[in-house]
Amino acid sequence: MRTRYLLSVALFLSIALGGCTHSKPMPSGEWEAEGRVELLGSLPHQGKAYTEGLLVSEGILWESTGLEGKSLVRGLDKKTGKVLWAVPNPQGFFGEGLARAFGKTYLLSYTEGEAFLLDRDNRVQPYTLFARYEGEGWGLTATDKYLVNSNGSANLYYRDPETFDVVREAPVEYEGQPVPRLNELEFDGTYIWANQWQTHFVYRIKESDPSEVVRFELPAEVCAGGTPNGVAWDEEERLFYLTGQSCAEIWKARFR
Ligand SMILES: [Ca+2]
Repeated sequence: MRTRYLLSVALFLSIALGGCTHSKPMPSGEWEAEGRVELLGSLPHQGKAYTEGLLVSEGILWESTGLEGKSLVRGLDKKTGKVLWAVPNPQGFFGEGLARAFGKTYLLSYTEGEAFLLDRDNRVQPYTLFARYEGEGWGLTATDKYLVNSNGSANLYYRDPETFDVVREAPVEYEGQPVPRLNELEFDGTYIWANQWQTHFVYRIKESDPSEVVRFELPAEVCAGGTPNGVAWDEEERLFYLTGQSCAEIWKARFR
């Protein structure tokens, strides 16, 4: 990586100094493998919730939380962190990844092998069974065409949004090694972002070329004493929200 870094510095200097040196462009397929995280401030994470899914939709934060008997989906004010509403699940399943796409709100369960649809207006049965699947449910997001989930492995699973059938698997490697425990996911239109559970690493995976992976290490103050596990892209504000399991804050950040 040092060579790439020096190449970048040389390129930057040649541009910054307006020089007419014949600097070599980065070879195609090359990219900086380590990114930088810029923190922009934080808001309180009410109840230090056990975050399993985090996204921005309709101008607010949507968060799914885990643990048996305690799992729910709630809406949070993006500026204050205040809980605007919460929908517990009477079935008692362990809630996992959350996605809002294709006109639906999808929620995974951890070991039940069942995906649910949330209807907030249905006060009798807000969560209805949508599909059954093999293995565990961890993170969930959606591209323009597919749902994408993680299950604790180093693979991403692309699924049909109508049937939840797997249509494609994308193994994720970083510097030649599989990245296990991929967890909370986010799609920003170009990249899939993935927390690696029990680490402070977030991986940026190019959706059109999953071999292009950049790693970001969250600063230690993000989720100090907890487990980072929440990445939400705010298209309107062009920034990310980061939190996690038992974290006291929700951080606003940009990845560089
Ligand atoms: Ca997310």
